[in-house]
Amino acid sequence: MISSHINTMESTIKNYEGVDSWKTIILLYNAALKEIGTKLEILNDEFQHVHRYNPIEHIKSRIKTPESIVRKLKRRGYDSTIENMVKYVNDIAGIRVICSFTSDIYRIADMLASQSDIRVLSIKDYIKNPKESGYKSYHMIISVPIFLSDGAVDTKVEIQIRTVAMDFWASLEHKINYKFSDNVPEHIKRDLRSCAEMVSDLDAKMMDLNDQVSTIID
Ligand code: 0O2
Repeated sequence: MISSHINTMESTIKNYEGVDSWKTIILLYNAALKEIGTKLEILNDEFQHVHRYNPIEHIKSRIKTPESIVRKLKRRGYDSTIENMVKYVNDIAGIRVICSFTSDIYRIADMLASQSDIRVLSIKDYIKNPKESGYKSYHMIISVPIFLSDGAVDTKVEIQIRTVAMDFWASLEHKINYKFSDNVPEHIKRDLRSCAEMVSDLDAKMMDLNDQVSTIID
């Protein structure tokens, strides 16, 4: 009989002893990305249908590489075990949602958070509280039940929601950090912070312009 109980990933790994547990968790994380991706597409379609407007520009998803998972565990002082990976690395399944306007970010986040099968585990609002570097984005760690043959497993996904401009900035900053192996010269850091301010100004002006136009059309 199929259990109606929702299992944790930790207990699922134990149940699957003998089967390749790495493959089992990757299957779960992939399934969770599909679930969240579909939910986002449905919300976007509904918005188009009702308001003739798409809040989502595009969606990117990825499974973190084994090297990056091991690096994160090491950095935090944990052994590289499957149990630690599932427990301490929250962004193995990651989905990035790129929106046109800042207001869309909060709209999408609220609509997802209010769905009955989604549990919000944590929120980091780097838009209201940008990082020292200038990084802005809205991060949610959520869990969603994945239904397998003998029951459901609560599976974690990190959702990053940001505007096109914030994404442009974050991609360049990520590339710069990589090029300088995280030892970025002070003058480049300064330029990045100044670009981050321009991004915020641009986002605010574009949203204002859009609001003005919407009032005229509606
Ligand atoms: P990668 O290579 O992108 O996967 P937590 O997940 O909450 O346990 P963490 O990882 O410190 O702890 O959370 P946080 O701050 O929400 O960051 C998660 C991810 O956000 C990072 O993943 C980056 O993708 C992105 N991010 C966070 N800060 C910055 C930043 O200053 N600049 C850029 N460009 N991206 C950032 P990873 O694992 O660090 O890297």
